Amino acid sequence: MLSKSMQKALNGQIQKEFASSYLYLAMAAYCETKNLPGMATWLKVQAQEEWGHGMKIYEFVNDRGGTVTLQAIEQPPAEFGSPVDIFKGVLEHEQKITAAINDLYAQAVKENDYATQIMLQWFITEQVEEEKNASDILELLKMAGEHVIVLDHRLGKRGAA
Ligand code: OFO
Repeated sequence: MLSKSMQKALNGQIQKEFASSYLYLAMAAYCETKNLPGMATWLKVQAQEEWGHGMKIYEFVNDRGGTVTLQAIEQPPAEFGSPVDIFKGVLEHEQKITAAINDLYAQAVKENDYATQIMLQWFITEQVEEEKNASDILELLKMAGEHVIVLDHRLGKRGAA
């Protein structure tokens, strides 16, 4: 059984994961308008992954006898600047999500909630990958300069998770 405080914190994280999905979809829509179809594809796959992350916590809350309460998702921006700006935004966003996951884990440790700790370990590992992917693409974009189109083509090869 989940404590009320852990349930509240996990519901907050469900909101963050779905909000991440919405943010990346907004970035994808922006890339479509800028003739960057590869980046749009990469971001759409990312948006789907975030939806999956939200659902993972949703299922966990239910499995533990808790109640999922969905929260509002803010309207994301419509403009994201250059490709470098977009992926800077992705990296900064993922760093915020990592901090939120770490806070959740600290709370689960404090509450001696072992099941939530084990569930969150998957997210801790995932965040290492999420930050690495965003940071690798950002570094490539900084080097690509006018060859950004070649990189866009490469990002478009990302398959669905
Ligand atoms: Fe859910 O990992 Fe990104 O935000």
